[in-house]
Amino acid sequence: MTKTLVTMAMAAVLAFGAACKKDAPPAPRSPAEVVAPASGRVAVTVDGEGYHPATIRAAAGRQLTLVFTRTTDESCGQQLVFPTTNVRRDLPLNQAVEVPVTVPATGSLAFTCGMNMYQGSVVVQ
Ligand SMILES: [Cu+2]
Repeated sequence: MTKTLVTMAMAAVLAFGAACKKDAPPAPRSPAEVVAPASGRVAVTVDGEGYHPATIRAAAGRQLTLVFTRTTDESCGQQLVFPTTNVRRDLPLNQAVEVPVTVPATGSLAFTCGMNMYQGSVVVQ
């Protein structure tokens, strides 16, 4: 009898968990990787998990405008750093910040948060 009750309780918990997941679909987000469009403008969202997209592919030497928007105060995306070009920007909450970049001749151009936890890059296609 007790065992049956425990089993039923566990089943109820499992069912409830499944219902919760169903009711809360993941927020839509851009893919992890994109190819820069013809306009050269690439929107990058900064949330509690990092940059979306985190990888932007484009032809060597192209001029791009990355448009960063930080959407959460959680975690540490407030600062944006391009270590190799010494570009630093503050990212105010929910404000688009345009950062012009030149795609390198080879390899990639990295960008990170102020503490180097979030990492992204512009990669030569
Ligand atoms: Cu950080």
